[in-house]
Amino acid sequence: MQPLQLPIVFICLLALGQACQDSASTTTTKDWWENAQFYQIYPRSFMDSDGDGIGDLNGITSKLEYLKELGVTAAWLSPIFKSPMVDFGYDISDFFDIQPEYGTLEDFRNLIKKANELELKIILDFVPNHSSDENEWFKKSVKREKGYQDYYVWHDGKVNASTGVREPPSNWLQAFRGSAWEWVEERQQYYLHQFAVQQADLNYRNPDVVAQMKRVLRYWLNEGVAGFRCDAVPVLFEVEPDENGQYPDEGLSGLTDDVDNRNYLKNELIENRPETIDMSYQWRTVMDDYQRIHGGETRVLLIETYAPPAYTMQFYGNRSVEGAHLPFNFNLITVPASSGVSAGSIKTAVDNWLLNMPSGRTANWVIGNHDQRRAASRYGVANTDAMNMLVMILPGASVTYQGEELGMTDGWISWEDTQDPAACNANEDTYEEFTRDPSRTPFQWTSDTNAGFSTAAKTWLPLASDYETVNVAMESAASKSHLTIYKSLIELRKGSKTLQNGATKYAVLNEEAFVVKRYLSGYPIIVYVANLGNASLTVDLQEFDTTLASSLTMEISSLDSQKTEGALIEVSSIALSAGEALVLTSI
Ligand SMILES: *[C@@H]1O[C@H](CO)[C@@H](O)[C@H](O)[C@H]1NC(C)=O
Ligand SMILES: *[C@@H]1O[C@H](CO)[C@@H](O)[C@H](O)[C@H]1NC(C)=O
Ligand SMILES: *[C@@H]1O[C@H](CO)[C@@H](O)[C@H](O)[C@H]1NC(C)=O
Ligand SMILES: CC(=O)N[C@H]1CO[C@H](CO)[C@@H](O)[C@@H]1O
Ligand SMILES: [Ca+2]
Ligand SMILES: [Ca+2]
Repeated sequence: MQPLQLPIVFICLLALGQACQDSASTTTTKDWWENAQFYQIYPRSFMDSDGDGIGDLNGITSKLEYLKELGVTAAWLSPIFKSPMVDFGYDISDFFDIQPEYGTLEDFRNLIKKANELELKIILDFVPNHSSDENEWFKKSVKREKGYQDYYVWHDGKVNASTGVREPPSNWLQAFRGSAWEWVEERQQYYLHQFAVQQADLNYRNPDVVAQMKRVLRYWLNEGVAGFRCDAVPVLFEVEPDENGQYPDEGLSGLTDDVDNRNYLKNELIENRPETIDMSYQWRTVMDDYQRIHGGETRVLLIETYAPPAYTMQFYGNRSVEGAHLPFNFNLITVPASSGVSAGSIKTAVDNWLLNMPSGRTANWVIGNHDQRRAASRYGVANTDAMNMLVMILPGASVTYQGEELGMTDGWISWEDTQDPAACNANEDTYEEFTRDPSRTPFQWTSDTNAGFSTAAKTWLPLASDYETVNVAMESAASKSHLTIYKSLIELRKGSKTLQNGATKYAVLNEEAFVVKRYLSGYPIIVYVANLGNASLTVDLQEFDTTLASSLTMEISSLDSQKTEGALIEVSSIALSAGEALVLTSI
């Protein structure tokens, strides 16, 4: 046997080399999620079917054809489960039922049925860290009912030696300002809540909780969902109490003087614990077991994590264990947010993922969600197409937050209309610093009343002011719009082996241009170049890659670009106005 093993080892080593990887990957068929276009629906703001001003399931079902037309692979829905809506569905009072204002289980089954007909996949949001304080589990836990005593993280707190007053167990802070501990008179203990007071952290050191949450996953897999996007995963586990049964205090971060702001503390004891990684591997096993038993296509596990690369990358799994299919990559959000939008910050964001990702794993790119200001507002309206192009040209899967395909911008929400708990816990002068409402305004379908979102007199959040010009109807009718560009991009990726399987090279040119080359032997080269600066510039792509042909064909250009589709472009001198972005090919 010994001699036979040698060639196998040799082949594996060769496969690590670039050339070998190229030829090997042309013959590999990718699984559906590896080049997927995921689309995040925020159900409350997508489409209102019954005129109460709130989006709902039947509304989503009525618009699935729109997603199909876009070319989306899978839609993930922010939570649709029963909830008092303190954190708009991220506070779940029944993990096995639908929020009545969104519809019924029957409506959900119709949604799945329609999605199946259209060959669209539906992914649900899994919110594992906490439940609503109105959940039966919590009520039973408060009463110390058998089997539920330790469902949540309870603690007596500490008695202050000098005042004799009871104080929270530790200085930990919640995400929406203030202490992470809440006293319950009835049980005479504090419970932990890393988010709002009404979002009690489940106790993952209790095997019953672990089993219960796997039941939740299987329940919705049985309803036909294609997988889950797991919410707020890094906060799943906290440090264990010390030998005296006390929780240690977090150290100060030095980042802010605001003692109620979570960033005041280092948050090393309540985030990014090693046990959390293992739990994600267990959920992956639930997905794989389900497929093995029931057949069908891969059920995916996508994970939300804003964490340093060394932690985030572990979610992929390791050599012996499979983890999440995709730990979400928020680098394109976080890096430009801290260092400004520029070609340099985009390169850093791409480096941070691709240079840290374990080999054989699939990358992914996210530029927005319902917690961030809208992409067009953050990167600048001029960069809308440049960013939509980037996430679809880079290797792997990409994620669109509803409205990014239209270039929707933030709505302005007055203090009176403010809904988000992160803002309501602040005050009239400071709420805009914390609010997430501006990116949650209703989706813009038409130029009509309420942008065609609802027939109500008042929608749950007001519309963004640009709806009369930025909407599906106008952009579909236009010969060129953010929407038509977005569609062309998806179409290009669907038909391009180079984008699906090819290698990637990228660089910053002239300080403000970002350029990406995708290549695969035997297939056309694809080059993306975008001017992310504020002034015109002229780039020489041969400076980036001397092997490029002297001219390439213009495939897709940003909205204001004057270059026409099909034109031959001299790569040694491409003039780009601010925000101009091009996708070029070698055919
Ligand atoms: C005890 O209470 C006093 C007065 O409020 C406060 O200054 C002190 O920090 C408390 N001690 C601890 C250990 O929390
Ligand atoms: C992979 O992860 C598992 C589960 O966390 C762990 O037990 C194992 O040691 C890890 N293996 C490697 C090679 O890192
Ligand atoms: C472009 O201008 C905007 C607004 O003035 C500014 O915030 C941004 O930093 C500028 N970008 C670059 C790359 O200079
Ligand atoms: C992007 C995202 O899903 N954010 C959610 C993270 O979790 C908290 C608490 O569940 C929510 O408030 C966020 O909206
Ligand atoms: Ca409704
Ligand atoms: Ca937790």
